[in-house]
Amino acid sequence: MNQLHYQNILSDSLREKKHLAILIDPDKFTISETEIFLQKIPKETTHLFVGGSTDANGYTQETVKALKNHSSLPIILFPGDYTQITKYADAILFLSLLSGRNPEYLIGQQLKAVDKLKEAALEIIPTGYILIDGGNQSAVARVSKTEPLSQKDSLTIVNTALTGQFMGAKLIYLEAGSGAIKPVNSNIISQVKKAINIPLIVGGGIKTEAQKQAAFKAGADMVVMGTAFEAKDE
Ligand code: 1GP
Repeated sequence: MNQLHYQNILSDSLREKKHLAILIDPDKFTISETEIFLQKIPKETTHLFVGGSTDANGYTQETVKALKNHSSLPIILFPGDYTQITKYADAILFLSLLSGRNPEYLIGQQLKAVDKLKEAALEIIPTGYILIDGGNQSAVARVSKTEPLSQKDSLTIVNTALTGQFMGAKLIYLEAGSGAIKPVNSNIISQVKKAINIPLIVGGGIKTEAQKQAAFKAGADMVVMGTAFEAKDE
């Protein structure tokens, strides 16, 4: 299996070249406005992530196709469940929710995904996904029925990230939850970054340039921003 997209993330992380992923939640996206959306996102965007905790309307595939038609950026699936897998993307974060103790999100959804992945030529990127308390209840916590890790317990967060690495994850994703009040703090990001030797993704509640830069400075190799670029209801 070709690992082009992962190799790019890995080699850039080794030379401290930072990546910015914009997250598109198909449930909150208007496909007819794809071009306008792509004009509004930052010029330095390196990846488009597509996914949501739920895809009640089954729009993921059409969203990916529309983005593909109008952008040459890599499109990486960030699925809330196996039904969101589509062959039209370039790669998939194959997530395991390591902060939780719900077997459905540690191994159950992954098994359900396999038949779809056998058919699709997607690059599969094993990712240790760690939900951290962002100050409000996140959709991830609600849907997965798991508790986030406390930002006060950095040792458990660091050890959970290392567990992921030891189990073979190629990326670690620190997630405060979409719309978090408190993004993952810099101290946690830097402790995790020092402990692991695989690239680190950070997202959830990052809305401003200052917050993004703080996450990069602390050691994030890739920052994910979603809500900041969603169309606001007038
Ligand atoms: C959520 O990390 C992402 O999965 C992005 O969060 O929507 O708060 O930017 P925001």
